[in-house]
Amino acid sequence: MRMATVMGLAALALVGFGTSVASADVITQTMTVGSNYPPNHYVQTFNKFDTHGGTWVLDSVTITTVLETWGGYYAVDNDNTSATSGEAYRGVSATIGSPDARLAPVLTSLLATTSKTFNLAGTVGDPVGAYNAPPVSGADWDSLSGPAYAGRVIVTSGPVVASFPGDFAGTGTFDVSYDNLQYVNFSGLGNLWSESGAAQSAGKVEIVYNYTVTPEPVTMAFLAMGGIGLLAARRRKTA
Ligand SMILES: [Ca+2]
Ligand SMILES: [Ca+2]
Repeated sequence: MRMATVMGLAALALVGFGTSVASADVITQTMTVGSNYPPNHYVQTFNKFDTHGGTWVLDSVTITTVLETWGGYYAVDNDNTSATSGEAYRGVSATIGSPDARLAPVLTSLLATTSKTFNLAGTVGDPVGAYNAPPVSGADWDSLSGPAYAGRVIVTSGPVVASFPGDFAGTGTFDVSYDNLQYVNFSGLGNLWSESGAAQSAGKVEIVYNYTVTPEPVTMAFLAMGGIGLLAARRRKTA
């Protein structure tokens, strides 16, 4: 009988130990920006992390941003008499922000591009501010096309651990904005005539709460009382 009681208490201690170990978990919220032609402006409302009266502890906040681009084109015609060469870029940029929660040190500005080296002769005599008479061609002209969707450019930043997790804790919400723009650039001489076709884009902002749940002392007391009750019942039955 004494041995059974000791074993029962040992089991109770184990139960108590098991429930007092904090369990780690994650909550993931995602802002998905579908296929679109920039420029566009998006806003999504995220839930803050509810601490459930302090029993849920926010360990860290990790943020991942993704920007994709495909399609579009960029053509440059050199209106200078001298030749020029440089890297041409065709793609999109995106900027994320929040008026309510500091995202730092997350990279809030992303750029996704395709590039090509343009070696352009001096103008072949076509008008300034215009291409050659059609068909567009000439040693002073070149163009770059973005890839097909299957070969799209994908830029990912993160996951980055946010420096101010307290900004994300509470029972309310916060907004995240996502703005994208068309992007073209040529690193050679200025005084160019250029033309571009819009690239497509998609993207994502993912915010993850890494947290730990600690049982409330009151719950522990009830568990212990239940265990003692069970033990007492077993003792009565075996007596
Ligand atoms: Ca020209
Ligand atoms: Ca030309």
